[in-house]
Amino acid sequence: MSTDDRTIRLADYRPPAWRMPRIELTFELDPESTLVHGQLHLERADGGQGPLVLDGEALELVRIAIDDAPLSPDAYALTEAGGLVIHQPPERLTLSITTRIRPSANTSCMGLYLSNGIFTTQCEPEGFRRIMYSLDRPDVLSIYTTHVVADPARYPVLLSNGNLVGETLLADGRKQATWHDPFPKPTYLYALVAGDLGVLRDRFVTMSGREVALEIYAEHHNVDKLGHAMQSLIKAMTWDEETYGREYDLERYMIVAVEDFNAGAMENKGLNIFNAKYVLARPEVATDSDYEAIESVIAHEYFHNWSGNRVTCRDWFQLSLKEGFTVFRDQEFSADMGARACRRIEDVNVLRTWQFAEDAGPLAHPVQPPEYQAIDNFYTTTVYNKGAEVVRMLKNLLGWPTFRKGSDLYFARHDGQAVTIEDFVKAMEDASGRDLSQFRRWYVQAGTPRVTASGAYDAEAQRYTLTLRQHTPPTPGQPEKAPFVIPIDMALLDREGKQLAEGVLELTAAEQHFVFEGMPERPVPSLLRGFSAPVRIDFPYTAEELAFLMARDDDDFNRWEAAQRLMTRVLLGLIDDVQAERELVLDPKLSTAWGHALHDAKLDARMKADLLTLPSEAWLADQCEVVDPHAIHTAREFLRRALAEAWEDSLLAVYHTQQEPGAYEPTPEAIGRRRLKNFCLNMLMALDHDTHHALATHQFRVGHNMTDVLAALQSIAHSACAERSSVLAAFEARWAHESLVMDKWFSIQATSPLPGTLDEVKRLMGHRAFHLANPNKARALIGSFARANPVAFHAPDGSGYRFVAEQVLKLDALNAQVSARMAGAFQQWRRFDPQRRGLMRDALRFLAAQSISVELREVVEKSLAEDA
Ligand code: B3K
Ligand code: ZN
Repeated sequence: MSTDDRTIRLADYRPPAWRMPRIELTFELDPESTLVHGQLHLERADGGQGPLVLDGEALELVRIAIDDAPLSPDAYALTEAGGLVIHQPPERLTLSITTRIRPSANTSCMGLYLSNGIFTTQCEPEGFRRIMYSLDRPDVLSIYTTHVVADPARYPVLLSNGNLVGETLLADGRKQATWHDPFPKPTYLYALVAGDLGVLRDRFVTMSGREVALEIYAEHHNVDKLGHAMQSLIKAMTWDEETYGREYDLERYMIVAVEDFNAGAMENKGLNIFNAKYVLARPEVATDSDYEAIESVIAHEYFHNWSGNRVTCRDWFQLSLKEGFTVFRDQEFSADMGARACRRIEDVNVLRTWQFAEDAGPLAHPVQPPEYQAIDNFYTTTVYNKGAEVVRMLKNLLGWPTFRKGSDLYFARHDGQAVTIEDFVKAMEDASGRDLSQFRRWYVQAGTPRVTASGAYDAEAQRYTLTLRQHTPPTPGQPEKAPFVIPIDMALLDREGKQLAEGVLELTAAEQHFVFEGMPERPVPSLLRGFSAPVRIDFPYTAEELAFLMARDDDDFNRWEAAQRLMTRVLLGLIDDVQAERELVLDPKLSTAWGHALHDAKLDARMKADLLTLPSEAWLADQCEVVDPHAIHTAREFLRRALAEAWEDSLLAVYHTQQEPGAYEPTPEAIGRRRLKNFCLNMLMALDHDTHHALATHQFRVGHNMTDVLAALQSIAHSACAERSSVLAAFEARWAHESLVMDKWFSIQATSPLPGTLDEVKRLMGHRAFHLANPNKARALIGSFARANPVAFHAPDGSGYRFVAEQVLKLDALNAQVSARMAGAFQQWRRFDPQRRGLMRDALRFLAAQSISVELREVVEKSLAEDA
């Protein structure tokens, strides 16, 4: 099959030829052989005469009948892709189908599979077709009734979407539970769970006074780790009522935590299924970052009940309709829970590290991709995170009250429908009366715009002119770009830091001039405040101006941004020095500004840690013309050590003032204190002094929460200190039985910049806690190595590339979603020096020459494509 034959295009969209208003499913669960009996109520929607084509994959057809009459073999056919065609269907029919599936042999984590003996499903985007022949597309909405039948000794808990109708014991000793979901939904939101699970219950009274039962399920030994998830759920439900006026609609809301899961979680109607990583927390086993991630993912899936489920996507090209909007909603929820500026910094860091790179590489695509081969490959940071930035810009352009009106209109107008991104923008346009024609380009043009700003001051006229230019580089298939609407939130500051002007400039043309009168002095511009648009912006700041903004900007985001710019500039110089084999010296201006921030008593602890953190190696790579990972690492390590040396006493002092004696609390203040303390520890460890090693080892031994223990472990494991192996062994012995904690242990070792890491990773693949088929384990060890260990992955002899390519191939036979995602580590190959470029291309060619999944092939071939 040629590449083109596999391509699915938005332009080819046709409404469904059939409707399926109701479906009834009965599952007779058995790990080796599960029978699924379906009653599909179908009616023709297109008025045509064509056959009825149903999707299916890896199904065994056991029985098929129309209106109870078995179908003769010549009345239907199985397709090559695994689907089913009924040649001459009546206009309206009840199709009875029995399929047989083998959950225990299913390692793809799609359809119905087993995770630690628990039956669980994942249907988004196209997993339902692995359960039952069906119209597996999001614009066919059905009301589901499910009967789950299983041996109650092994599977006492039987769950599906909606409300529980009843449970009975069958004559043969099996238990049957019946669930009914009154809300029409597409196949991708279908879910079923069966297993021996424990539960934490609570309740929520909605704004109109209805009582909702809240239930979070996990394996029994994990039930003591569900409290934080429950509190997060209650906060999210409250926030969505107060902020968006959205109320929950079923009698119960269930969440189930499972160990084997491709994504973070899934918003199935009334029955969310989660990667255990985003549910389970106790201070001893989960870090502050885990606590925050759990709160935000729980909220994200809950918010989907409206932005995704009540109003869903017409087709998968509209994925960002639900994901971009819902990510924006969860980001704002998290910011409202505390540390707003720091949460924004984190979100922007994710966007700039991963999305900007994606947008500049061979896999670049718009927020609404026009085509795909495997939709699984399009759950990307562009669709999610850039999609969220686009919604954020709409909110900022319209203002919150109007944006909220647009959101209300969107939900009211489209409740119960499967709609498009255009419907969302139209609702915003109608609610605001604003013409959003040019704004729509954000959805269809790929690439990160570069805004070049410059200022001219006329002292005599007291006039400051700011010139802004935009240019978006070409991306695959899009050589020319039209200008975007770019909202630039800005202020002009005088030398005291006082605002001389402020506002949001709208850059809509390739070049514009903005004139500010009455400027008594040459102001310093603070541009793109709060990161008001997903663009790269350049302004020819002097080092003094950056130091000034770092200390005085009243926009916290831009204070941080100034620090990043200053450090990035210095680091790029050091990288050049490394390559030219010049002596490395600490820049005195940077050191002073950095020390100043470290001593700033008015700075909140978490903000201080963010401000002082050196730009990541990934971000520095993005800033380099040609990437040399070893020079980047050497330069960054030099700066880390030099700053630590210059400010050693202060770092120690701050470290000791941030100690907290009391019990662990995941409050924003306490998280901030721990963040700053552990930042100081990490800086001090760069000095390689026995006293600091002892400090870290002490923290490791007495730490009473995972945040402190892991921070100590990481700084020890990433330095060549004598305590390294005993500390790693102690951690392993202590946590061998906690799967999620072992993931952290794997990942810390896989990201170590010390020599010998690749051999250590290879050895760890044989560890009894490591299972390649478990996506969390594969990501913790191999994924971390490929994505978060530039030194080892980019070893100049190509050993890192070969290792990852071999693992990708092995994984591909088990789970194509995980392998395709991991192969993304090679997408930037053209940006490296000639030697690495050749070795990375060899790794991609090696994969291309194998028999691989459609998902992996799309990533590999697009990465290699000539025009990219
Ligand atoms: N909607 C799911 C993603 C499912 C991924 C399928 N490959 C999680 C989320 O974004 O909420
Ligand atoms: Zn989502």
